[in-house]
Amino acid sequence: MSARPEILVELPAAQPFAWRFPLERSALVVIDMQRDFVEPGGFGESLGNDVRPLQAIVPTVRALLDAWRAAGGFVVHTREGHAPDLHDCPPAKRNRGAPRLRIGDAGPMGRILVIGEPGHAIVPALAPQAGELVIDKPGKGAFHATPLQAELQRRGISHLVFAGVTTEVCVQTSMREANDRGYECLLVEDATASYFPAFKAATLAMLTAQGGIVGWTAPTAALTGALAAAARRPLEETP
Ligand code: C5J
Repeated sequence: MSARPEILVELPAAQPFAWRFPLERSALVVIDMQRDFVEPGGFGESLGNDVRPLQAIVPTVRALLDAWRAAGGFVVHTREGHAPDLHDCPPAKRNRGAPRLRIGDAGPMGRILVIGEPGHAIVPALAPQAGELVIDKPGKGAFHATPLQAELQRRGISHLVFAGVTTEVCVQTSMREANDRGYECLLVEDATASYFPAFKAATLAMLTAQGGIVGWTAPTAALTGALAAAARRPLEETP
């Protein structure tokens, strides 16, 4: 009996050149779409940032999630946060800058970036569904001090599609960690945001420079269109 052919999703207009991914060996990784970063009163705003650019992508990330889920793709959500005793938050992280509230301090959404507090939760519109993997991470990268690598290997995942916030901090760090571990990676251009639009633009440019030194980028519409086209294509036509 022959094995079922893989569903290959084609993105001919990805940057810096066409990308394709095998849906069953791919995961959508949504980075840190938490109230603490996206909503007023959280960690992001306590650092002096305007959270509106992050709020603006929530419907786009939702559209991407909807399309990925409808295609039967595997979803990973990450949450940045620390244990209540902050043993996993080194001073090198906690003492950065001069925020109004530091990690662990009490804010309007509970203790800032502490696991289990209201601000640590993923925004309701993007809440994880049953069967999706949620990775709690103490650092910027999704692989550092987490079980993500083991979970992806266990499922035979080889390709990662990234979305979430912030583009130049946790998203970029995670994508670089993933590429170093051998994953083929794509960042969804309009499903990621930064408090600093110039940093977002620079990140997209540097990830794809030099022939895609870290990976590829493409807009959400390209992903959702390609997923729908792959679903319509009879399996025997899959190239
Ligand atoms: C930050 C993140 N910016 N999720 N975290 O501290 O990018």
